[in-house]
Formats: sequence, C-alpha cells, structure tokens
Amino acid sequence: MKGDLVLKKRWLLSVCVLFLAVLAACGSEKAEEGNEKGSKSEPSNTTQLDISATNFAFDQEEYNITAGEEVTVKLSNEEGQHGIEIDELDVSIQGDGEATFTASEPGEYTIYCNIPCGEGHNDMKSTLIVQ
Ligand SMILES: [Cu+2]
Repeated sequence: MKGDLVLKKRWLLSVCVLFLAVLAACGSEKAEEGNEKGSKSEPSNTTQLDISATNFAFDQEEYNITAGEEVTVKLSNEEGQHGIEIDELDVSIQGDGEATFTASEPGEYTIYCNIPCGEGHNDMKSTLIVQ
C-alpha cells in the first residue's frame, strides 16, 4: 500500500509539471502574437500615394504629401507603359510598381516619366508638393 501512495504522488507531480509546461507554452505563444500585432500596426503610419498614367499624362497635375512622413507611391499604368522618376527623392518606378520614400524637406519636386513612351513623353510631368 505504501508503494501505491508513492506512485500516486509521483503521478500527480508529473501531471502538475506537464500542466505548467503547457501553460508556459501558451503564454509564450500569446507573447509572440502580441509582437506580431505590434509590427503590423507600423505600416499604417505610411501614407499611400496612388498615381495612374495614361498617354500622355499622370492623373493629377499636383500631388500633396507632408514633409517627414513615410510615403509609398504606387504607379498603375492604365494606358501605355510609363514610369515615374523623382530625382531628389531617389524614386524610380518603371511600369506598374511601388516605391517608398520620405521627403524631409518641404518644396516642389518634379515627377516625370522615365520610359520613352511616345510623342507625348516629354509632357508627362506632374508636381509633388511637400508641405
Ligand atoms: Cu514616357
């Protein structure tokens, strides 16, 4: 009978240890989830700037952003094949695509097409206004 009691105690102890191990595993999983959520919320600080291009113009003559904010510019070609280039900000996209930049200095920057797309190519210019 004494031996039975010892076995029972050992069994109880191992059940407790197992239980604690499971709890610890759950706890660390939750911590990781929290970290993921933390990093997912960061891109929401990025401003999305959509530009579409046709033959031979961008959809707006002027685009406005705020100095110091991170901007993801996305170019969609609706007609023809164009690109955008902003020299001062190191932005260069050819065809459909995205680029991320931060303009720290307020001012006016020229957005121009960087693909020789036809007779209206030289007119494909818009202004990025950074305030
Ligand atoms: Cu062009």
